[in-house]
Amino acid sequence: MASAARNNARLMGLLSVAVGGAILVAACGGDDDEDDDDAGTSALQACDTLAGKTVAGATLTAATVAASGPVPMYCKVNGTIAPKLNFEMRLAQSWNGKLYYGGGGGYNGSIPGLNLDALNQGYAQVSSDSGHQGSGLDASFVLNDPYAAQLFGSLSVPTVMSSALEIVKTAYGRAPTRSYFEGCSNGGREALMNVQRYPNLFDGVIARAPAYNWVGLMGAFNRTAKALAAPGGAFSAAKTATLAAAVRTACDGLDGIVDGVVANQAACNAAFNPAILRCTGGADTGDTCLSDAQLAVVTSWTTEAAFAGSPTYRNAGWSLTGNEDDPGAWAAWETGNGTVTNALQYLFQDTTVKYYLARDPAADSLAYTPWDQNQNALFAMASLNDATNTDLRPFRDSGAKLILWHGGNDAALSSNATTEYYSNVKTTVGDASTDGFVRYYVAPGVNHCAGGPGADSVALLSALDGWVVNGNAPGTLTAQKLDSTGVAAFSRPLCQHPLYPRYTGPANDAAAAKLAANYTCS
Ligand SMILES: [Ca+2]
Repeated sequence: MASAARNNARLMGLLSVAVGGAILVAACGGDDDEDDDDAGTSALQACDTLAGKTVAGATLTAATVAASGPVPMYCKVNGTIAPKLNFEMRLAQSWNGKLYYGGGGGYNGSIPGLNLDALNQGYAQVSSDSGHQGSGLDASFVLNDPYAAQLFGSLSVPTVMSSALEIVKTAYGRAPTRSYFEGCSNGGREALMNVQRYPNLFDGVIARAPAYNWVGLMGAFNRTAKALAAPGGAFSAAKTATLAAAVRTACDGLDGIVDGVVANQAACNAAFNPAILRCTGGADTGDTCLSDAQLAVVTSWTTEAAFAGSPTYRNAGWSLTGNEDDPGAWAAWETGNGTVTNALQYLFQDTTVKYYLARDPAADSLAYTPWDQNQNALFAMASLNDATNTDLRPFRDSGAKLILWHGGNDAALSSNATTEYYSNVKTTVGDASTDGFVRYYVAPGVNHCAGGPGADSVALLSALDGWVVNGNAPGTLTAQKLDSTGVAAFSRPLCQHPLYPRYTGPANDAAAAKLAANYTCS
């Protein structure tokens, strides 16, 4: 399918942007902690030690990769855990004594790329394809392979970790002093799965835009796709622009500065009512208004979706941000610019219906009604994929730390769902206790994992490491928006939820508006 392939390329592009976005910032924010001693083994020596060896059941290939552009030399190690769980390690020239595990995206199926940020900091890093090979938009691997489904759901990370730890020991003669996991989107789900099911596996975890409520979010995708496919429901680029502009008009200045980003989202939710855009009479009368069918799409988008079977089968609605018209927002994820079957949310729920729920490759997801008709299938999918457990006491008691992060303009996964999870953890574990091991940040104007008009680059790995190793609990961080050459175009404070960055600098001063120092978390 050409459209699926194109969307998949776009998805992978977004995910690689996410990795690239983090690189350049953290590269300048090195750490000087106690663990930063060189183990004395170079990448070349590590490759020599590992090549052709069978470690923890995985037969390895290993070769040094020459320095290229911004990427320094490293040792690349590839292995397969039978029958078909492929992983890759990248061993830094000067090891910092620590292990970094990078999570996947979508339905995985390929090994995520190098994290240059982690490599530059000297980590040994590992990633896997999670046990099957194919497009990240294709769930067909689960149809006749329950083990592949289990690996995707939760088992691939601990399985690969057992090999990775042995490989590190073989290469360097000692185990890593610290192990961290970071992932976004499905990788964020993997992150929370580790926190919940394997609380002793990592010393620190970064869960960005976590797709933790698989049953609920796929159900929400399905509901909105149906609203877009209903007669008159399609959203063209012009309609999306009309909606976004109206939100910006109502809300951009509520954070103290008209900069194209709505940072005070809570005030905007109260200030903006999409009904003001209703076309006279409710029928579509042009690009400057929304028909009743289009307003029904907006309602599906902004309201919670809840399904029979479990209180966890739910998804919080999205907020209207004023950046729906960013190319990485509604066009990519929701509307397909008028053709819903091109949108990523449609494609994800469609493959989910076909292979997890209807278990019929010919099933029509837009005719699959209601979403909660097959309770056994929902329960099975939730058991495999949902990371909705809020009792994080075992993780807390292991001494580990968790950073949650979500882009405020994420049109793939609602930041409100992550807020809800964080809030439920606090209810379960207690406010003060949660504060001792969890930090949660929302980045206004940032798309899914990265991109968008907001400041999307922040050194979360350094913040996590400083917390784990030195006990420096992160507070307000600084995020940057980098231009195409990697230079900071502007910066903003990255505030802990529920705070947002409010402009407190001089009025009508374009230079001042670019500096985080002129904003206050409010
Ligand atoms: Ca603003």
